[in-house]
Amino acid sequence: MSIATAVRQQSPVPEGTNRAVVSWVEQIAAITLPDDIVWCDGSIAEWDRLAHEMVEAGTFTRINAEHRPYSFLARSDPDDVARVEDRTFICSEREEDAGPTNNWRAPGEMRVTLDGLFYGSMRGRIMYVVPFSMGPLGSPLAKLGVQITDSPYVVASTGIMTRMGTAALNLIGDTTPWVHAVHSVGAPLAMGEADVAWPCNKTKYISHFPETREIWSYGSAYGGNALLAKKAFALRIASVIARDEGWLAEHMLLIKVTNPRGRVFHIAAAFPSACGKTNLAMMVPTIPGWKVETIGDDIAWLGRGEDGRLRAINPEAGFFGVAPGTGYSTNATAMDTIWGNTIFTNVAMRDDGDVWWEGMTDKAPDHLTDWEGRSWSPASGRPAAHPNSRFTVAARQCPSIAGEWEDPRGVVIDAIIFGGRRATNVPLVVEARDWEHGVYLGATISSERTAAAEGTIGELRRDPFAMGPFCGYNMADHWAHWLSVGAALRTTGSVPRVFQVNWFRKGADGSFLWPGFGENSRVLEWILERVDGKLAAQESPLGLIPRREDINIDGLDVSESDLDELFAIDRDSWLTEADSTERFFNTFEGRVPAAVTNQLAVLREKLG
Ligand code: OXD
Ligand code: MN
Repeated sequence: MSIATAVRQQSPVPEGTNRAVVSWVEQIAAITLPDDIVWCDGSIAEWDRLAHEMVEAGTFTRINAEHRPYSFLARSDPDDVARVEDRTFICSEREEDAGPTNNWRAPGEMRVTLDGLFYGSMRGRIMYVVPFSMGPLGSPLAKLGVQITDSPYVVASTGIMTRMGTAALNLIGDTTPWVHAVHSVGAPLAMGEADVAWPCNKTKYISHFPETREIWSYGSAYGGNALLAKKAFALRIASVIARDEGWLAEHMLLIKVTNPRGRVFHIAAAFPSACGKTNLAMMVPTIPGWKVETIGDDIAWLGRGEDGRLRAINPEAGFFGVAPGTGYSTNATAMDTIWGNTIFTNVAMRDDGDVWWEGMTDKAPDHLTDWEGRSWSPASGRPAAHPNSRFTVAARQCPSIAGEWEDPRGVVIDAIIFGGRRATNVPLVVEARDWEHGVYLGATISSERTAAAEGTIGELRRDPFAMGPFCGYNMADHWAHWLSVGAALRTTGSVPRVFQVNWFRKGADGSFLWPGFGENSRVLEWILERVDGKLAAQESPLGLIPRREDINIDGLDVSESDLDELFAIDRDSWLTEADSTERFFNTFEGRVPAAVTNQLAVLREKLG
């Protein structure tokens, strides 16, 4: 097979490639006008070649292999360091299908804009064709995609984060659905023009077309803006596919927990970005006899299995974790995962050629090269690593990875947890009265605004289901969809229990009341003893809460009065919060399901 465009073909189209994929690649090449096209096979030799080329180009710097074998540091453009939510668009046919939590653009209008931007956008560059599977290859729960990109950094990262290459491409047949993802850094090179280490464009568009299952991303090479398999596909587009097919694509970690009696449970837990999902996914329990193993740290796809139970897979194959704050005292498992074969982005480099970031060790080295390549010392007065600097590493390197993390049928979910970062009001743990109440708890996930985010300090920043930036359709319809998934599970009598947790409540003196990290195993213990039918609970206006004696604080520096504060329910603050929730629900203009608004009425009634 050959491709009839002006490009010089560098690697042949793999034998047996589906015609629809080939003609789509031809069509995109005819718009973007790359110099070459490379079909990625996902082999180690290919990764090696890309890494070598990126070292030559200055995109990658080798980490000293004596410290961290086969690892690389990438320094991004200082203006391309995070997901750009205000440049992220859902281009559904109808505006109300995007809903008030998304930026909407009419698909026709967006296509005109994108046509202009993508025309010739890959001139002077290689266009890579990157086929991948989200979920274990061939799993009934997995989905396929192909990303076209002109960024070798994106190819190498996708090779770690997904099952990428020929095996995925071979699964695409004439009737197989696959997600079309087009990505360009938006930095064409004129003949003879020298490249920069991190090409990108000030103009950025991260556009999703839910009806046609397409993603078009322009201008950025960073994280979720560019690794389209992750947030763009596995959450935004997948959430729409899941709505249409009766399953759930969620911003959730997945863990396997074994109790001292040897019973195994699986938990799916949703927390907003930067609330410690990776830490919980890799937690080492402090209480004897309990074991936590990792299945996923960011995304879960959940659906009703043939046995009628809710089952989940981690669609990803790697971790794209935030580096700062990760150290042996906070997440030793993550530190042991990134021993080698890791891409680091925007971290600092030590003089001995290893990496460093704030929180990796208690004391900063005396001298570093910071994430922008400048000389740094503790007196510099600025962070050495960018606060959103990352490690990209294969999940199979994680010492706590569960044996069944790639089970194609997924694992049975026993409990669902929703968490936010709340200094006030929300207790350490609450159990939902039923699935509908659980959906309400998910819908009301929020965090107080801090000085780091725009807006009034203390005001609630809503992040329903931790999917605020990631739901590809109207958020209120997402809640309705959760209700219908619960109703389907109820027909077989196996509805998982739902809980809300808050590790971040503060006392009157402003300090955290709960130690967090491995001590959160004590909360998991209460949750799973409830699931196992071993403990009674207390009614409260917010749901079921532990009897004080059932929270295991043996050996912990948490006083009885701290515990009281962790579970205190202040009627007036909760009535104020209920008003704020009502205002939030009103932004959906009548679309919030009655089963959810009823929960608000029940809350007010119970508060009395
Ligand atoms: C992430 C995020 O990168 O949620 O996982 O922002
Ligand atoms: Mn995330």
